[in-house]
Order: sequence, then structure tokens, then C-alpha cells
Amino acid sequence: MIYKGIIHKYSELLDLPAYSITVSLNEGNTPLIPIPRLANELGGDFKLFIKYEGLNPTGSFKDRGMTAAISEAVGRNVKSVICASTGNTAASAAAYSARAGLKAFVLMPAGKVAAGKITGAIAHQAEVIQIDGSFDDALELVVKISDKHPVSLVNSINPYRIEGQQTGAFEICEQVGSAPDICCLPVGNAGNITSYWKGFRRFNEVKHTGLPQMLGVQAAGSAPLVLGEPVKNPETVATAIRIGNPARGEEALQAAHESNGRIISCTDKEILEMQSRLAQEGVWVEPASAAGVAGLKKEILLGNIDPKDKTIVAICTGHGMKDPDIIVNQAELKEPIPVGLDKLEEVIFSN
Ligand code: AN7
Repeated sequence: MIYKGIIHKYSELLDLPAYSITVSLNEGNTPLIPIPRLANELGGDFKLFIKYEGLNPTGSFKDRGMTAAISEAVGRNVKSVICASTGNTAASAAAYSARAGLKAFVLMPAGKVAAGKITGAIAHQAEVIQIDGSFDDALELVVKISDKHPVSLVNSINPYRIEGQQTGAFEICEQVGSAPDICCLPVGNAGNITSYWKGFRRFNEVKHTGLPQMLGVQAAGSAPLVLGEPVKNPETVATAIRIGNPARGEEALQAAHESNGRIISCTDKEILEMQSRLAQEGVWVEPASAAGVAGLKKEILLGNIDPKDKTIVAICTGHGMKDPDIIVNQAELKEPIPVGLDKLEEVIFSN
């Protein structure tokens, strides 16, 4: 059977209005990659997998929810959509809007969006509006303007974003053969953890696949759900999750509570170290995407999680190519060498 995206595959499990008109880029169907060496390093005797969501059409997990939100909007004869974004939502909204012939307006915090994301939004000809403020400021603005004017909001406050996003959980249950014991993932605006928990429960109702513990991980400089209050000036190198007042924060806390899981934070250093560690397994993810695995490592080392005999799935939400600068700025690229075998031999074999 030809794969045609998550709405086509999971239509019976998704609560989308009948008037929706599917707009798809064949999103979803992402690989579950075993990472046995890292599991060994963390004590062994357990199975660790990465759900590599960076392999979605626009390079992030956002495409699952966006296909649903745009399909609903098109069915309602909407002409324009709007979102606030730390970057990935904007790139996804831009691509799906382009495909549907809609106008997309995307608001982003100036100077705080990774290059591959803002470039994606521009490439798909969204109207890119940078603001002198945070993601949280941008979200407040787009909520207000979409209440007042005929422009549809496609942030994860939009319930169809959550519907589509659940399919990540469905796929994991099918790929593993059951729900994993633990599912860890980064948390920013908290749409993803809300969706995964909903998706695992939905799949369990229908297919009796069981339920995982949810481990949500925020960046330490932007960890409102760990601190128990909004963060006014969130800061982190993981700009995707530089969010101080998550729209679905309550639901994220509920997911952690109901699943007997937790929401914790990791420092930027821990996040970047894990990004590098995963790259050494051939899996290049953007910094925010490494936060889930960094949090898992932390919990195992602290003795808060005993991984023995467990199956653990880490959601890696975005591709490393989204944020080339983070790598380039940490690296030293050597000067070019003249064309010549002796020079090449010197570079390769002189040490
Ligand atoms: C790579 O694009 O909020 O907790 O505006 O890009 O569902 O917000 C992105 C969030 C994790 C957090 N990993 O997910 C946006 C945006 C990556 C992300 C998150 C984001 P949520």
C-alpha cells in the first residue's frame, strides 16, 4: 500500500471534522532507531530507541499536527492562517499553507530562531513577522488577532494540531509492538507531550497496547513547569523550547502525573553534550530534540529511573540541519589546503 500520510493512515482514530479536506506531504511514518551503545553506556540491560521525527517533510514533528490543522482550515474555506513560533511550527505552517494555497503569517522572536527554520518559512513564502519580544509575547498577539479577524490560529492551542500529533504515539506502539515503558521528550509549549499522552491512551483503548511513563524535559533556563510558575525571560541555547509560559502547561503536568512520570529540566551543557553524543550514533538532531534523551540520562544517573529490562523511546523532535550555526559556532574549520598529494598526506598522516 502506498503511504499517504497520517490522516489517511489513521483516519478512524482521529477526531477530525467530516468537512476537512486532506492536505498532506506524506508526513509521519518516521523510523524508530535503536541506540544500543548509548543504552550500554547508561547501564545496559534495556532497549533504547529514538523516534526520529526530524525525518518529517519539513524536518520536524510539527508536520503531524499541521496536516490536521490545515486540512480542517481548508475544509472550512479559510483563506489565511497565523501562528507564533520558535521556528519549526512556522516552517511547517508555511509548507502546508503553500500546498493548500493559503496565506500564512508567522510571528517569531527576532534573533532567536535557528537558520533552517526561518529559511523554510521564507522559502514557502509565508509572511514572516519578527517581533521584538519572546515566543510568549508572539503567542499572546496571535491569539488576540485571530479572535478579532478572519485568520485561523494554527498553534497547538488549535485542537486539530493535538489530534494529528497523536499519531507519533500510534506509530511507536505499532513499531515496538506495545507502548514503551518510558517515553521521554522535550517540552516547550507542551503540545507534544499532551498529544503523545492522549495518543497512547487512545491507542490503548482500541488496541490494548498499554501506557508508558512520560518524562518531559525542559531547558533549565526556561523551565516553568519545573519551577511551578511562568518564566519572564526564558533563555536557552535550545531556542525551540525557549518558552516561558506554555499554553498546554497544565495538560503536560497532568500527563506526567497520570502516567506516573515527571517533568524535569536539563542545563544547556547537558543538552549540547547529548546532541553531540547522538550525532556520534549517526543521528543528528537539533539541540531541543536532545533534551529528552539528556533528561533520561540524568534520571538514570540520579537513580530516579531504573532502566533494567525496559523499553525506552525518546522522541527526537527536529533535524539537526535546522540549526547549523550551533554546530559551526562550536567547531573550527581548518583553512583549505592546496591541491596536492603531499599536502593531503601531511594532513592525514602527519600525526
Ligand atoms: C524541535 O515551533 O513551539 O512542547 O513554535 O521545535 O509541543 O511546544 C516548537 C517546539 C520540541 C517543544 N522540540 O514542543 C514552535 C515550537 C522542537 C521544537 C519542541 C519544539 P512543544
